[in-house]
Amino acid sequence: MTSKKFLYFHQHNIFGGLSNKNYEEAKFLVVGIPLDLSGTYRTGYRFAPIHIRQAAAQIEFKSLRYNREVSERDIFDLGDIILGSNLETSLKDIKNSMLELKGEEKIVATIGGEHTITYSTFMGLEAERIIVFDAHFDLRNEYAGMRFSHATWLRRLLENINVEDVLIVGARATSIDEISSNPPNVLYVNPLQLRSEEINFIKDWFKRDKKYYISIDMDCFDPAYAPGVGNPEPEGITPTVFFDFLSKYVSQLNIVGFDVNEVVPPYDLSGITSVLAAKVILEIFNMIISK
Ligand SMILES: [Mn+2]
Repeated sequence: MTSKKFLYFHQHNIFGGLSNKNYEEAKFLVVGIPLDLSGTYRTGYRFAPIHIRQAAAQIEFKSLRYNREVSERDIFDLGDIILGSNLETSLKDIKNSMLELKGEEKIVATIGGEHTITYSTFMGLEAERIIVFDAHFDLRNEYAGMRFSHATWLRRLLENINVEDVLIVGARATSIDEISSNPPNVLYVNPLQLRSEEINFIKDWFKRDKKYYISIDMDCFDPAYAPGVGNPEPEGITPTVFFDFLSKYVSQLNIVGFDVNEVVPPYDLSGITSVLAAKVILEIFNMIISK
């Protein structure tokens, strides 16, 4: 074939527009988990994996902070887990799929889906500690009659792990109802503390010898940067604060998996929430390969 003047691009919807040819060599597995069953305000989480994959195809892979560029050969996109309409069955299926992937010795990057997925991905990957970026605490014992939901999943997880193994970053929205239902005493930093750098009290929490999981609810960001989420909450963090936090505290940890969740494309009218979600995934890939 003679060389062509123009660039051509297949819209095959593999993460980042990659060729997906190197499963054996890949360090990172991308999995979509389009769970969309317990949302109570702005739903449509099921469309997020498609949109975030497409957004990743339209931004550069090189990292400003790490001066590295994750390569095509480092990433393999498995596609989306097919889920039914029963929440508890879906959560079991997600956990079992993660258990299966855990044996592959690769780092699993999941694209939600509602935040409820994190209960199952964490349990399936058998991580030891979790860093949750979220505007909310998700610690209710029940919400709208559901024991498992996007507002209760962390309470359920705390029935399986110690409270000392949880850190929430960016939390700013709670209620008397959530507090009065006796939530465990979880370590967290709010956006005002992050901005003023009064966060010395968390620096000893990070341990090099533990297996960490990172969960990013996109509502941790200010709605100016991430408007297309299920439950937007003003006064969130900026992308710069988020990426600085990762490089300062998280970059040297042993990370076994992470997820990006709660994007709702029908409410993401400019598409910028999906672009930021794609950037978060790529930056974490670059952070891990730079370690
Ligand atoms: Mn949230």
